[in-house]
Amino acid sequence: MPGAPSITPSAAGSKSIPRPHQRPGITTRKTLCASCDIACSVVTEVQKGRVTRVRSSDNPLFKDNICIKGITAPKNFANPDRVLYPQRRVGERGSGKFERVSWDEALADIGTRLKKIIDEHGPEAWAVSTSQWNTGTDHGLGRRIMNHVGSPNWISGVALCAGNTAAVNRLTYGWYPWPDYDNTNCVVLFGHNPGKNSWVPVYNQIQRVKARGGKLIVLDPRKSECAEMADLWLPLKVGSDAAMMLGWLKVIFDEGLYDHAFVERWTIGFEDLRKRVDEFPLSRVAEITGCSPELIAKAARMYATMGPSVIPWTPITDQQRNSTSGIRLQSILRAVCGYLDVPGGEALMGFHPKIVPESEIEMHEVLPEAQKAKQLGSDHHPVFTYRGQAALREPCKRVWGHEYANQVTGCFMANPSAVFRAMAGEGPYPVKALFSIGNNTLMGFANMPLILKAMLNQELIVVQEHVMTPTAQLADYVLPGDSWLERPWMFDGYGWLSIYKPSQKSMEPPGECTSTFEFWKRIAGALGRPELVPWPTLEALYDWRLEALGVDFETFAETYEVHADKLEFRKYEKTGFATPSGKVELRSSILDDLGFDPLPYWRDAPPPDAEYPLTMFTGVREAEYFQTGGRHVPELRARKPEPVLFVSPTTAKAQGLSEGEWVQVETRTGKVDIQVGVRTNMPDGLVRIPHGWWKPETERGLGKLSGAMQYADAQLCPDDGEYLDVEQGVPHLKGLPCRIVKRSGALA
Ligand SMILES: Nc1nc2c(c(=O)[nH]1)N[C@H]1C(S)=C(S)[C@@H](COP(=O)(O)OP(=O)(O)OC[C@H]3O[C@@H](n4cnc5c(=O)[nH]c(N)nc54)[C@H](O)[C@@H]3O)O[C@H]1N2
Ligand SMILES: Nc1nc2c(c(=O)[nH]1)N[C@H]1C(S)=C(S)[C@@H](COP(=O)(O)OP(=O)(O)OC[C@H]3O[C@@H](n4cnc5c(=O)[nH]c(N)nc54)[C@H](O)[C@@H]3O)O[C@H]1N2
Ligand code: SF4
Ligand SMILES: [Mo]
Repeated sequence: MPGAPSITPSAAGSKSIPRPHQRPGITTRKTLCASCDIACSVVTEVQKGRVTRVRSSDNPLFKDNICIKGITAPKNFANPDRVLYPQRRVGERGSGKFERVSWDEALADIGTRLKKIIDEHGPEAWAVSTSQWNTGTDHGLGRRIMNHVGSPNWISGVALCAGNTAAVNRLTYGWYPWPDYDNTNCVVLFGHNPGKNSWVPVYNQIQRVKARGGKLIVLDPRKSECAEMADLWLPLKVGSDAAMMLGWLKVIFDEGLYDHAFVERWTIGFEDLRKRVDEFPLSRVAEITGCSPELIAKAARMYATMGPSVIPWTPITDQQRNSTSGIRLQSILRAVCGYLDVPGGEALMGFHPKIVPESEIEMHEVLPEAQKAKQLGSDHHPVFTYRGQAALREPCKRVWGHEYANQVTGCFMANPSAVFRAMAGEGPYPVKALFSIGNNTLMGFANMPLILKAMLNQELIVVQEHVMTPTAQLADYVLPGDSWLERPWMFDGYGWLSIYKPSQKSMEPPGECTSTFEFWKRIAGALGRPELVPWPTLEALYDWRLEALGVDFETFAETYEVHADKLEFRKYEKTGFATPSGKVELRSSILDDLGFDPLPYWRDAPPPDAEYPLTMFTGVREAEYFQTGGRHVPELRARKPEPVLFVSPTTAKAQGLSEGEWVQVETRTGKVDIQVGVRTNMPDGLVRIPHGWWKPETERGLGKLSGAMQYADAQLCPDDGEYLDVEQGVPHLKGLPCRIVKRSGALA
């Protein structure tokens, strides 16, 4: 997700900055924080070879705030819990016991075992699950090795977060666009709630829009912090975003508020879309969303007439059973209102013309078609798989110069649930080796019972981590990763923006921790394929990527804070859009060819379940932690020691709950222990469950897995058909039937 850089033409040119000022005995480094996934520009202070402080940079987008996760990073990475040496499992899988081994020993065994699995079951028996964000990206090397070896089975948290959004946006107009915050008049947040400790630069951008007199529309069942500052707040029912947008389009079409000329010249399928939208009179939309027709119409008019407007990316519509329609509707709103690729709207950036993108390093072209066809999940839920994106290859080459634009690394993924089923032995073929790179796989998707079964059925699990996560506890090998203080980085705008930001290495990694670059280089060697990673060092890889720009990485990092190609709007007038028709596809030819409804639609929630009368969602990020991480850092844990649910005072009363009481929340999939938090900004009947809880200090190994079995939200989330989006197969995390069971005061 977004680094929220400014993309106005003035700021988009190459930008030189002076080095941050120095103090005696302290050196400073220009760095990008990777303690979450937004890459804030920060300054590190280094004393005697160690980072002693992380502070904000002078960049106006970052200087006012730095979040607590960034500030505590040096403590996080110096924590005694950090894995500093390669660890090999002792005893049965899940014993939770490990012994130190050398890198050479670990790699020799991993290489032998992985080759054996590939020989016996085919390369598709090797799956990789990764967070592209924490590891400082893997530079496309994981995919490159997999593509040469022959495995299409790569999954990631980006399946639930921005990667899938990118893939779905590509169906409509070929490239996922980015908001021009500096010039926009109106920002619409579908649930998204950035704040002082959550995606600070986006929060700052929204503040700046507000300060200029721009409008803010927030759709959120809860009166969130962003809803507090909004001009319009729509308290819609959880999971009803797609229906809301169909209502907006009804108003926009009926009142003629769309950009007629653009629609006429640059879109296909308008009449079909209009007919579909006519099935959604505001009375119907009001019933589904719980918002009044007047409020719905007011918001639609504001978005369409106060523009140029932007709908920044949000994970909320990534994680719903109507996700494909929801994301498509956002892309359609942008297009029909004339906000696509215009100043103040959302820009289609394409690749930087002089820097080699990760999509190219990944070399998707070498993976044989027969292996692509084996990508798990591509039969039932193809949208973000090779199959779903295949029709975009030629148009992407025509407009953007490469066949494979792996935007946000989410455009050629296997389906996570399908991979876990194959790993668990449920077919269609065996998957026997899992590599988990900076990703708490066990807790990072839906249906944790299935993931556990899948992991226990593996012949080889390799984890690259900082700490002994519940996922790591199930591994054969846990290999120590470096941190963002300990490596250089060249942030590539997620393959989404043609904006590059360098980050200087601040200190040496402790123990035998290494970068993900080094990890993949060693794995390529262990597989007998050292030629796949020919660069001797990460810096050498960056030098190679920057060759056409005429600088080496060291100079690049000294010279620039942000480097971007000059931004040109309305490029489609010269090239057309990178879709099969060359137009904005309001009616998607790709969805049509894949056998799905080519128009956005609304799929009703399953009927109420009397045994589970409440509704839960996972989310509302914890200020202190990034996703499942950080619970081992005492300074953070002291601020947020336990997992807490939110319910309204009325719901608490009806359920007989009091603040701080421990309860169980149950769904048909599983249950968790959690403390009650009564919150006046919650609507009645809705329960918020935080993501990613475990307790690193508690008992390791199967049974407990340091509290993952007791607290992880993934225990509650199903991945059966009713609760999966149809076209992408992403799980519904926003609106699941649940119940709260009292535990008569027992302490967890
Ligand atoms: N059930 C459920 N699943 C979800 C979500 C949810 O709300 N509920 N949210 C989704 C969302 S929005 C996202 S973005 C994804 C997040 O998915 P991920 O980004 O994969 O996040 P985590 O699963 O917390 O795993 C990150 C791991 O990386 C480790 N780590 C941190 N820095 C480094 C590093 O520099 N190097 C290495 N090697 N490791 C590092 C941390 O210790 C942590 O264990 O999860 C998604 N999955
Ligand atoms: N401190 C901190 N910051 C983070 C992260 C972190 O873990 N910790 N994670 C980062 C990542 S990877 C992500 S994806 C973002 C996520 O951050 P956000 O996009 O802000 O997502 P959440 O905080 O989960 O929820 C935001 C709002 O969505 C509302 N909501 C819940 N269900 C629905 C629904 O169905 N529809 C609508 N319209 N609204 C709904 C909730 O009430 C909540 O107010 O945060 C990023 N920033
Ligand atoms: S929001 Fe915080 S954790 Fe995320 S990159 Fe910025 S400073 Fe780091
Ligand atoms: Mo996310």
